[in-house]
Amino acid sequence: MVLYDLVARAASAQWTSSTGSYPYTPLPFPGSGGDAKGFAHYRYSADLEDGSRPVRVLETFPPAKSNGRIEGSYDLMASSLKSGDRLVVRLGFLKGATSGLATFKVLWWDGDPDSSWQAWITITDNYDGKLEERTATVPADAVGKRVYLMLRVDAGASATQDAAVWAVARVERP
Ligand SMILES: [Ca+2]
Repeated sequence: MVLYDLVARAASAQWTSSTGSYPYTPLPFPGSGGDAKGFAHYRYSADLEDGSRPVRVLETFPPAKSNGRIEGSYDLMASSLKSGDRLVVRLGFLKGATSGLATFKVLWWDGDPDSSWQAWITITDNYDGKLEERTATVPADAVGKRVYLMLRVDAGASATQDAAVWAVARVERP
């Protein structure tokens, strides 16, 4: 059972980008391809680096600057996480983004002002002709809690061609 589909719910997330020079710029959804502040939008039947062409992927392109970051912050989950719940992701780059190199994260936060966002999964990927597919069980600290979720892509030092896409990003309950 899919508990929370971050790709399908992307329009409900609050999207922002940041770099050293412009912290936390709000972004529209869908954004416009080519926006130097970064953008998030769906791509339909786009060619990906592994030659696949999913019906829909979520593209999250960080600002075209060194250490650019884009992130989408999602609403509180409707139900508490249980032991055994898992995060499933499949991600990578659009075809042609040959200089692509970025760090993809899904983070969670329980809403407690004394705590902070913590990574559920962290994957650094580059344009290597394949997508990264991972499954990560719920962090022990998150079990029994309703949480907020966030997608984040960090460009790192080089911000060229970071056409980062999420083909799958969802929380499942077996
Ligand atoms: Ca890759």
